[in-house]
Amino acid sequence: MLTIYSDDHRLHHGQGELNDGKFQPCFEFPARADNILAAVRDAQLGEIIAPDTFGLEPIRRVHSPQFVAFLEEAWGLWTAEGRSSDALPLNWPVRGMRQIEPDYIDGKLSYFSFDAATPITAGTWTAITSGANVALTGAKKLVDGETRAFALCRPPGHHAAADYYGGYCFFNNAAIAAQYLRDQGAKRVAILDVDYHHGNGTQSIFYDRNDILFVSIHGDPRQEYPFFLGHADETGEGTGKGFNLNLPLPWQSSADDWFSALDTGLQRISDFAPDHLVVSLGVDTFIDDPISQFRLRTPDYLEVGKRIGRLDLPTLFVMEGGYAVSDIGTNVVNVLRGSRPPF
Ligand code: 6XA
Ligand code: ZN
Repeated sequence: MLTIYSDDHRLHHGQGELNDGKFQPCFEFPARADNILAAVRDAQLGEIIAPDTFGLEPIRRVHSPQFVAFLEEAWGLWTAEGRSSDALPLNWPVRGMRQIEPDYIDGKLSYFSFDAATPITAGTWTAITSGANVALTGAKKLVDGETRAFALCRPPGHHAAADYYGGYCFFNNAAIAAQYLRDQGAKRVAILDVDYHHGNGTQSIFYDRNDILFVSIHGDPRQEYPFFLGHADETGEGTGKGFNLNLPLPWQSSADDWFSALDTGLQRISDFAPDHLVVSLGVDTFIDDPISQFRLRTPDYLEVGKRIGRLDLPTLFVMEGGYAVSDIGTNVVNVLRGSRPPF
């Protein structure tokens, strides 16, 4: 299994996020990726390579030019106002308000975001463009004939939509990779999102499309972040009707219930018969995850990998969430190891 990795992720290191009514240290921080990389090395999973550079065009295939331009200029506009701490929004344009991009940086942060947990820092732009390159390099490896690759992306991506960021995500690495695979000639691409949280960004990017299937298993939005997308009745629209499958589960769902949702999702993917599979790989389904409420244990991740591997599709794993930092490496490596034959 090939791993794609860049140290650039360390340039994105937020000082804090709003959680439980307090300003707390970020759950999404560099040691997550450092520990995953160490576990990949320890397990001798295979070659670890640096990403190629793809420029902004493949990113603009899924994100709006205004959004990409905003992310590029945000830190400069913020510091020009004399601020040196992280850039965070304070309010949002909710129901009935105008959706007009403001001129002032504070308004732009509000316009392009949906939460107060996702700081923009001095190094965010470099880290997120590099993260997109990590995912794109993995996708290119599939095009070149690799059957499994692991894009060790950080920060994660699946909450980022065409024109908004949040949930620790800026560029939607999995969506960028899936679109790239289509642009390189794949007829159909499936995205399986096994992160604990609903991949609202990925869903919304492909919601009206029948060439990219989105399947997600996640905490029920009635109880869980991101709260406002991820219900079972969201099945796609227009030509995309029937190509979005949400499998929400309540807090404290058992591993058995989670695996039976996984089997439902895998069957749908198999019926779709894609050329490639992109897995949004979050391991915040772990029983000891500090912000999540599912109950998977370390050995379960080997089984997750096996079941995905049995689809026998060229598969790109793209790193998403997981905040039990001391276990994150083993849990991720278990999925990756399990996905390789023999099953
Ligand atoms: C913010 C929670 C963000 C969840 C991030 C995540 N309070 N998404 O892991 O998959
Ligand atoms: Zn998550």
